[in-house]
Amino acid sequence: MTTQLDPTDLVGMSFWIISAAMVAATFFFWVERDRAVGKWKTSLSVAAMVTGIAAIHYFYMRGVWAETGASPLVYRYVDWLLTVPLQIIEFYLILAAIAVVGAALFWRLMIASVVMLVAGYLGEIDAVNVWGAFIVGMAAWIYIIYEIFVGEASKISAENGTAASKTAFNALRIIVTVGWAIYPLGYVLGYGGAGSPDALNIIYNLADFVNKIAFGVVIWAAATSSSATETA
Ligand SMILES: *C/C=C(C)/C=C/C=C(C)/C=C/C1=C(C)CCCC1(C)C
Repeated sequence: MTTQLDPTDLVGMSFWIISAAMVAATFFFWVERDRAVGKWKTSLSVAAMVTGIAAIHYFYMRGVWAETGASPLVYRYVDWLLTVPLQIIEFYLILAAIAVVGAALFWRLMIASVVMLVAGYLGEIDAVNVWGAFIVGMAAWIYIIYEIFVGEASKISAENGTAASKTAFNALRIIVTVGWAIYPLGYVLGYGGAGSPDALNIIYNLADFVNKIAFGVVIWAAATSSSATETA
């Protein structure tokens, strides 16, 4: 058994590269926090927490993959269960900075994200029917999209937002719609037909890169923009 990376193992390399990217992103968001003003500082701290938590899980996931060739499911889902709620908190912080936001909205988004992940986990470990779990996960994700495009969250942003908060909110909802769509695609390619652990992991890894690092960059861009400085 070896923990060395096999030069022909593209999936293993993607674990390695993303580990490095997560560490670099964490450092960047942390240091750049100094340039942000007011409540935006907290948003950058949360962005750094997301990539920092992911970095630790990526170190271990790469090890599981390199040593066993199996999908590191448990580390993957523990990571998601910690980081997805933090990203929901990020949404909430952006809205709470511009308006008085009810706690019910926060809990609806939080519960939907947990339902989505628990369903995916149960499907992936084969505890329940893999496609039944997929449908439940999809329903929860679509509910989140509804909430941020037409529900209360979108109304709060449209009615009370500043230029910087609206830019951040709009970019985050594109990430939750387009960026998050990469995950169910990985699930389908991982479990549909012959099922491919390679496809599953490389697509999930790519998705994490987009949804954790680009997500943070969007927040960083808004937090350090001149409109954020003016309205803080
Ligand atoms: C940092 C990690 C993130 C942003 C993870 C997000 C994960 C998802 C959006 C997963 C979605 C899934 C479905 C929509 C259907 C069921 C299978 C899942 C769990 C892969």
